[in-house]
Amino acid sequence: MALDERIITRAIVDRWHKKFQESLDMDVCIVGGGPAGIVAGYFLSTWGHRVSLFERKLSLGGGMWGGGMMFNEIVVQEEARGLLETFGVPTEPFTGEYYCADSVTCTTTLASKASLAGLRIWNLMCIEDVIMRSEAITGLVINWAAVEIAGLHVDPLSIASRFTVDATGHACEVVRVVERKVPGKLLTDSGKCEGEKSLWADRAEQLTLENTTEVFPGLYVAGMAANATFGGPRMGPIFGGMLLSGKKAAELIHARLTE
Ligand code: 48F
Repeated sequence: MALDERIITRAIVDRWHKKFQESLDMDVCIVGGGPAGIVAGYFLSTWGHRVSLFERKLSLGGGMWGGGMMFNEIVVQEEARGLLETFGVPTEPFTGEYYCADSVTCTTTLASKASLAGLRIWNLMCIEDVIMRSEAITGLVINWAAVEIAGLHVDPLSIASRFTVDATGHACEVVRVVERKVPGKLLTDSGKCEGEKSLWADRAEQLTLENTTEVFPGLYVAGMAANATFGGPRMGPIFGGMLLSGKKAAELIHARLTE
C-alpha cells in the first residue's frame, strides 16, 4: 500500500477534534500535570468521572522528572509508599521510613496509568483565565502554550467544568487569577493568596495535606499549589505529600460529585 499523506493528516485532525468536542463539558478540569495533578486525575478517572488535565509543557511530570537538583531519584516517606506501589512503581528502602524511587520510572508510570484510566490529557495547552459566575468558578479559559510563549495576541477558547483543581505547583496560577480577577475572597485567613514560605520538609509535608481543600467555590488546590495558597513552606524533593494531596483532592471532589 502506498501511504497517502492526506489520510495521515485527516486521521490526526479528525480524531483530535472528536476528542476535543467530547471534552467541552467536564466533571473536573485539572490544571497542571505534576505529581499532584496526575494522581488526582488517575483516581477521579478510575472512579468514573469525566476529567481533563491541562499541561503547558510537552510532557507530564512537572518537577518530578528532575528528582533533586537533577539527581533523578525521589524520596517518599512511609505514608506514601503504598500509593506509589498502587501504581506499580518500585520503591527501595533507604533508611528508617525513607524510601527512594527512580524519578523517571515514577513519572512515566504515573502518567501512563492515569492516561490508561481514561484521564483526558491536553498537553501544550495553558490555562490563562477562569469562567466565573456569581456562585462559583464554572470552567477554564484555555490557549495553546505556543501562543503564550510567543506572546501572540490570540483569543482563547473555554471549557466548562463542575470542579477545577489548581495543581500548578509553586506558582498556583489559577488561584492567582481568581484572586486578581474574580470578585470575592479566597477561603484563606487573609482572603488572599498567602504565598509560599521557605523550606521545611516535615512541616510542609503535613501542611500539604491539610491545605488540600476548596479555596473558592468550585476551585480546589492540590500539591505545592495548596501550600503556596495557604502560606505553607516548600518541602524540596520529598514527594509523598504531592502524591497524597492528589489523592485527597480526588476524594473530596468525588464526594461532591456523588452527593
Ligand atoms: O510543579 P509541579 O510538579 O506541581 P506539583 O504536582 O508538585 C510539586 C513538585 O514537583 C515539587 C515540590 C515537591 O517536592 O515542591 O516542585 O504540586 O507541576 C505543575 C505543572 O503545572 C504546569 C507546569 O508546567 C507543571 O508541569 N502548569 C503550571 N501552570 C500552568 C500549567 C498553566 N497555567 N496551564 C497549564 N499548565
